[in-house]
Amino acid sequence: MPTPSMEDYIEQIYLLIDNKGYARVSDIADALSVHPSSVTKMVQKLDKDDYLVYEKYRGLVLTSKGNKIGKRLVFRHELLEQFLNLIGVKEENIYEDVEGIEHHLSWDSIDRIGDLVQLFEENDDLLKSLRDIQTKNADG
Ligand SMILES: [Mn+2]
Repeated sequence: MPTPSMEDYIEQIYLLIDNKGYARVSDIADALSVHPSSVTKMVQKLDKDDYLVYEKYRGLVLTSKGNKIGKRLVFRHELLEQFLNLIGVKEENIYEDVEGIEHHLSWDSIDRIGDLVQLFEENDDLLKSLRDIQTKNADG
């Protein structure tokens, strides 16, 4: 199991490769707001643990294990953003809140949150009821 910090790196590397076709150390450093030397160190660890292959001049390639986990981590992040948005959390809080909680929930909790998101998606009236409660609570 990757640690929370490893998860952050795998998630960002997956996103970069998905969006741009490659992940450079400098891009990963920017995305995670860390020093490039920290990225190099972590990339070596991820290579050792078989999440990716790091070749100095070719760059990074996720292994099938790294790719599979990266995909799940991005799914988890997006689901949690969707969930917080659904329950009415302000846009400006969503990204930071997801970064704060995503590593600390079991996959059981993630899947149950997925059920709840689905319930709301399939029943517009539920979302309207929730918004009514929130309007009332905001007034009180
Ligand atoms: Mn994330």
